[in-house]
Amino acid sequence: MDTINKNEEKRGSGIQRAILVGIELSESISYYMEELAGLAQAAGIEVAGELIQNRDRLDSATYLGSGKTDELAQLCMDMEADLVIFNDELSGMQLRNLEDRLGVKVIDRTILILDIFAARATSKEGKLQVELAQLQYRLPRLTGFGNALSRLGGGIGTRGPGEKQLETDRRHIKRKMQEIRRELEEAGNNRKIKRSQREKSGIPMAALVGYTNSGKSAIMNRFLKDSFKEEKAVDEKDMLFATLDTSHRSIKLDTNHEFILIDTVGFVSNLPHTLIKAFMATLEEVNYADLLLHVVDASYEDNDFHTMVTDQVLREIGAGEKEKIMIYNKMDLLGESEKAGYEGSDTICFSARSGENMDILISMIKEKLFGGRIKATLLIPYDRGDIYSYLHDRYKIENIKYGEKGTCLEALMSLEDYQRLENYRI
Ligand SMILES: Nc1nc2c(ncn2[C@@H]2O[C@H](COP(=O)(O)OP(=O)(O)OP(=O)(O)O)[C@@H](O)[C@H]2O)c(=O)[nH]1
Ligand SMILES: [Mg+2]
Repeated sequence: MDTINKNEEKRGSGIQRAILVGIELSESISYYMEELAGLAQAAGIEVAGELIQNRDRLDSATYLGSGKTDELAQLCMDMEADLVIFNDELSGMQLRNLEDRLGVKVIDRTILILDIFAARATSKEGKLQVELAQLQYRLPRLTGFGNALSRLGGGIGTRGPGEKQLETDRRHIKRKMQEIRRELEEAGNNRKIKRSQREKSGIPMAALVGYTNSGKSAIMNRFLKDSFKEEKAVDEKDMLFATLDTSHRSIKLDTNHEFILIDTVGFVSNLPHTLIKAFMATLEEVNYADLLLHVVDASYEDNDFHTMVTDQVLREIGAGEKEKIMIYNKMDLLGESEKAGYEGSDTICFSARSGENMDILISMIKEKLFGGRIKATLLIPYDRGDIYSYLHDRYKIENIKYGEKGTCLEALMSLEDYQRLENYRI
């Protein structure tokens, strides 16, 4: 009880101090622990210590072995920690048992990520998606959470649906989830309308995807800067999950080539499944893109791992087979000798900061997005409304003029249509 009171006092100062805990099963866990520390930092938590246990199986009641749990309790006291963060997802029972044994609040990687998302979401849809993911996580853990919340106050892991919500029964939560799903569906319909408008415009789309903090938003801003649209810049920050909502910007490469660039939410290892599911609708946008720009932070030594995680999430959302350009970003931070090894087809060494190789990136995008498209100027006789509406449905029609012999127009079209309409070309 003493520990709890002491920690309640400290909580008054605002900043939570956490011990990070991981279990090393077969593969090395150091990377995940480093990332967990980054996530904690992103949530405004101070990391006070770390505890790793080597075991070949997990304890179903407390996750850690009994001796290690005692060691953790001591470490919490020594380090004056008021929070313990586990690298893996815990069950409701494990959370409850651990809190009883440790006397401090216990959360896992999933709650931490959900909490960061809850604090960062700005759009109505983003907030709903996070809330849905939180409820999904909490539903099978109601008892564990009820206990935790009645004893310990606010702080990490308690933002979002709110305490009251959690005290209500399962049915109430399920009803709430249904409500959110309905609202999300509506938002999804709006997005569909916008998407079909964009598709109809015939303007191709490219989506920036990749690990969080790799520089997706910075690349978006580089394109905006180069096309004198700096006022449309998106947020770019040195923190995990800076971007949560997708943004679309139209980028004009030159008079004949315009495309829509989409900035998306970043990925992280062990992205909670509830979150992937909740964000599926937003990430669906990626599926409608004609091209993926997979951004990798080349200055990060273990970037192969980031690439692997990103590829895995892309496969999960059904975009694994999409046409792709690999952008190895932040090359300004690398020495000449370190740049070797990034060559390959559809691969580019890049720097959003210096703009290095921007011209090559543009020509790669042009080739991929417009390679099969060609600009035609047509004269459609007035009695061929069918051709006009065919074109109107598929392409963005420009420079329409109504002359004596018919409608004169311009459109960027497929080679097939270009050839088929040979008789109408002028
Ligand atoms: N040195 C250097 N820094 C870069 C470069 N590109 C991006 N950064 C920095 O890296 C950090 C992350 O960049 P963002 O563009 O916000 O990353 P992101 O991929 O959008 O991240 P999330 O939105 O969290 O997924 C920022 O501090 C950028 O200024 C680059 O080419 N060179
Ligand atoms: Mg971003």
